[in-house]
Amino acid sequence: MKKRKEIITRRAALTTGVAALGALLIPGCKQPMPPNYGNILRMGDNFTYAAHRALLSKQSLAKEYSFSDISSMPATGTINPADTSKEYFSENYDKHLRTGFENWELPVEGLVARPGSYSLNQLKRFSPRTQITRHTCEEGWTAIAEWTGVPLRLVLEHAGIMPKARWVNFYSYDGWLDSIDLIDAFHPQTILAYGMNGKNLSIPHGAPVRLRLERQIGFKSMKYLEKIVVSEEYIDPGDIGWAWYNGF
Ligand SMILES: Nc1nc2c(c(=O)[nH]1)N[C@H]1C(S)=C(S)[C@@H](COP(=O)(O)O)O[C@H]1N2
Ligand SMILES: [Mo]
Repeated sequence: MKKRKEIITRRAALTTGVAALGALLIPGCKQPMPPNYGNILRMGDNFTYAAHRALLSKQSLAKEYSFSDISSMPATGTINPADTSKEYFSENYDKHLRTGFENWELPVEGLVARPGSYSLNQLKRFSPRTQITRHTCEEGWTAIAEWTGVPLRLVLEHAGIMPKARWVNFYSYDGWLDSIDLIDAFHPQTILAYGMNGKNLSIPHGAPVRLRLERQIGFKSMKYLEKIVVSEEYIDPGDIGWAWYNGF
């Protein structure tokens, strides 16, 4: 009995989640849905379909490059949250680093049907995406690197994003808070990256997991992810000295 109730809750969340996405983008426009023949397990397919219909046609991809284009990439801002000499020192990060991120988990909370935490292995079990893209820092340099990770869309879908959801907020071990809207959250190149240039993401570049947000400027790609919170209201990070939206 309990199981069935959970499935129905998830189904409701998925269905209404689709409505929320549609409403956000095309007010008053009903998205046609493929038949699911009453099969609850296929609601996820419909969710994907609706997301594609509602979002992807409107979302161009950032240019992707080839292996020969990969350049060196400097690490900027925080380069190790376990550095005790720095203001951004994080005791929790230090603990995880010492144990090789074995017990590291990424909580996904807020307006999701199934709040919970994802271990690194769990994130790696989702279908990965690899992309070679150009990073553009607001300081005026660019670099091309290959990133591998789980599309954020898959994680949000797994957690069951709720109808009221409007923002996806990210918290990092070095004390950052930033957010994106659902259009960027469901963009196919928006990934929670755990790999860079074929290796595990290094500490200077944001280990164990960072955001890659390919159509906004570099600082939006948050390193050292600690928590994700889906919200209805905009969570104000305060004055970070940069604009919130930095698309190009
Ligand atoms: N948590 C966190 N994320 C961050 C930063 C940071 O200092 N802390 N720096 C940002 C800036 S300004 C840039 S350009 C990129 C740099 O990524 P890199 O260090 O891998 O080159 O990460 C962004 N994400
Ligand atoms: Mo940057």
